[in-house]
Amino acid sequence: MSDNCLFCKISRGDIPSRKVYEDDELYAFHDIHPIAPVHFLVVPKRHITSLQDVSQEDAGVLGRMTVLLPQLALEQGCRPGPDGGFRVMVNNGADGGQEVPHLHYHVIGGPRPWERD
Ligand code: DGP
Repeated sequence: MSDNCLFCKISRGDIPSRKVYEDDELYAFHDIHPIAPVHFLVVPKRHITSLQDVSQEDAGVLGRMTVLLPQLALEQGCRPGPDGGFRVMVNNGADGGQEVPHLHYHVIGGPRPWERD
């Protein structure tokens, strides 16, 4: 946990967010600037700055996150199967376009623009 980290504050409830999921180790919430009909972020509650800072002790929680992502994506409206799906994006460091220095997985999906009404 880091006192000055935005996503630490969000995951412990000090800053409000639109929660998608929470357990002891993980927190998921809607992105404040969605780029698709489904766009939420999943973070480990323990502060990890980026994938560049992951260690062996994080393997368990990141494995659980991988199992959780598709479940949450479907709950949030992504379609299952090869004709559906979703995108997972992880920006790392300045060269990776990371703006918030707390590891987060973007889950992005929903009907593609040309298929919307
Ligand atoms: P990245 O470039 O990968 O670090 O993306 C950071 C994302 O975090 C960006 O899509 C916008 C989102 N974001 C930034 N501040 C807040 C916030 O206060 N609340 C929420 N829900 N999302 C935020």
